[in-house]
Amino acid sequence: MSLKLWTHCSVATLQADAVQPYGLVADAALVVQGAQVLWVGPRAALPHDLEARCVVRHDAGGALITPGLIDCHTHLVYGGDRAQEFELRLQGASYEDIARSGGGIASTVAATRAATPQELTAQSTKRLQQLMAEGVTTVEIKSGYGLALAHERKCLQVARALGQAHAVDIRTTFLGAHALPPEFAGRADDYIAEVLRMLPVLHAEGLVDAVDAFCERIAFSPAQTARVFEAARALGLGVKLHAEQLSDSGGAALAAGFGASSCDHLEWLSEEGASAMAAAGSVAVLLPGAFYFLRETQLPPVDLLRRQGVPIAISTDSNPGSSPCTSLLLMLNMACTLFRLTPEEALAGVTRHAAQALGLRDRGVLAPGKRADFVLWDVQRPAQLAYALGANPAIQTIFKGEAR
Ligand code: DI6
Ligand code: FE
Repeated sequence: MSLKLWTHCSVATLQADAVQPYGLVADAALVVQGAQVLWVGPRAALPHDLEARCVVRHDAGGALITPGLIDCHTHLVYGGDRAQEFELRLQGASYEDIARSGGGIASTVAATRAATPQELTAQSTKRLQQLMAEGVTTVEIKSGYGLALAHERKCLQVARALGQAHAVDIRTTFLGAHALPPEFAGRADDYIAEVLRMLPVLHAEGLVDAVDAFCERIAFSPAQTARVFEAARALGLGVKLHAEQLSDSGGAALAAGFGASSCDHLEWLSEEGASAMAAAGSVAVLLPGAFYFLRETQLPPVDLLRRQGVPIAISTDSNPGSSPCTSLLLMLNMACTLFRLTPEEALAGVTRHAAQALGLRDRGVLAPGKRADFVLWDVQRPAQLAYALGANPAIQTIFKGEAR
């Protein structure tokens, strides 16, 4: 198989054990074989016989190269928008008020149910392409706006098809326990029983990579969440949780008990929740877009996460209600500005730790044997990726060894 070589670049490998911040290699060389990295290191250390085998040679023009970005928490497939709810909130209504009065997620459920697969694909493609334009190579997409078998299936099929149609890897998550659909009003336990009927069917159709739930006073209780997780476990599926976003329901500790790959949001995370996550190896996925857009004031406990050694990931939470966002680079900036992450923590949060949040060991860092998903950036140093607001310095993205 022919080898490809990139030189005239610096490479932020993001390797966990690296001595340099960001795993940065100045004046680097990167060798790719097929869809994998074969070698990365200082140009001067590139073995001559390996260099001689490189048939295709790229001058990166001084670019910084990072791993492809990973958006590990999105609700990208949905119908309609919630601009009207945004206006209501600007007049004083709260996100929870709107949810309780039948708006919020329920209005997106109605629009999503009414949309054809073609309409959903058209809307979601625009959002996916905006993410991809900033060097995103892996995107997690949750269901949860269908809330009935046919509609959850429709959304997951659209998500899978987006991955077929684009040079990007899509991981699907079943979030049937996102909200109570109107036909189950006042019957949350019955709806959970329905979720338990949907899950094996969708799983058998190859549509589910993982299972999520929204554990919150406006959504589902810890006991109801546990029923969903038991069902996931019975099918051998990994779990993750929307936990401690608006209140502390003990969701993170519950999810950690099920070996969750991640717990997400976490503004109200307790000390016990964090230590349970640390013991289970769960990643904390922080979502600065939702914090900002809902004008939350309770900050996620970043120092607690650091102290407990819980890996931190950052994601867009792209969704119509709490984070209508399709810029992972903007989230890097907001993670630093709002949550006081360092730019290095933020970049690890959209690469190495985002991969871990999805249970993917083959990406998120640039090292031999890892996927050749990477981005060439028109910046001098990695911190510039988190520093700029609204800029997109991506020059080119390589997905599985091929330019896209
Ligand atoms: N938490 C969120 O931030 C999104 N879902 C969730 O469980 C918001 C979903 C929405 O408002 O449409
Ligand atoms: Fe979310």
